[in-house]
Amino acid sequence: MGFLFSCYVNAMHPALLRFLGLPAQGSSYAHKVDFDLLLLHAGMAAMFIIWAVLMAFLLIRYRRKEGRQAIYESTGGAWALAGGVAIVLFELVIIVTYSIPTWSTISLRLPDEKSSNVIAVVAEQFAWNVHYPGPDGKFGRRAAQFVDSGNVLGLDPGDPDGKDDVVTLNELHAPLGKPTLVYLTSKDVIHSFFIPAFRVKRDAVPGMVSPLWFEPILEGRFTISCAQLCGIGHATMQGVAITHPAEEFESWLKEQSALKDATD
Ligand SMILES: [Cu+2]
Repeated sequence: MGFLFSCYVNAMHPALLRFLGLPAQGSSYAHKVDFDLLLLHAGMAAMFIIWAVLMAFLLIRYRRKEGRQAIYESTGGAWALAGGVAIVLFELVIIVTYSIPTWSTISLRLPDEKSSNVIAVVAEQFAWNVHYPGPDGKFGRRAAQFVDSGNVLGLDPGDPDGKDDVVTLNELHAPLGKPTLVYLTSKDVIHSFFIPAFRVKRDAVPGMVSPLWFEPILEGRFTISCAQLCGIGHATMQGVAITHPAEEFESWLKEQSALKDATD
């Protein structure tokens, strides 16, 4: 019990992560998601052992014997009822103490925009476009009529807020130590934005903006993939999430913004 609790509160031991086939825990809430998997595996293992032992015991204890007669009627259900009630109680405890709080942390409570790195991710067949508001912190307007091969997101060239915006292809940059708030949408079909190391997965639906967030805690490069079959190139729809220390991220963003100014 204490061991399970420590996995809920802290990062999981690397050996246990490997055993469960999970990548590194790259976001602040990754360990909470993993705890769910651990709980399920532990519960299934416990049930397997209990059933296997009970089965073996019954097979041996009540094996065929000369003069022994089987009883075909039910012998009363007190134990069966107690078992059922225990399972329902156990599940209620998990839902109330773990599932609802974890779900609300990850999905219901979004971080404040002012203290977050706010970006937009626009999925399309078969790529991830990432839109950063640039140093001014304001997104330029996007509209379908401006979309062309050189302006995949349809940034309005007349909007001053968009002048310093940065757009990257299949590359998502995020700072460490602060949440990244993503406004996710799609240009064509339903995709699913999935960064396994951050334990984040959300459908990208055309015509809809779905917010999600994560706070990276490891520096490095992490795979972004599409988790919703979206067409012939679905399997190649991969990107990379690159996490930087905060100052490095800021200077990267300024550099990209300046580079864009130079080419405009
Ligand atoms: Cu896709």
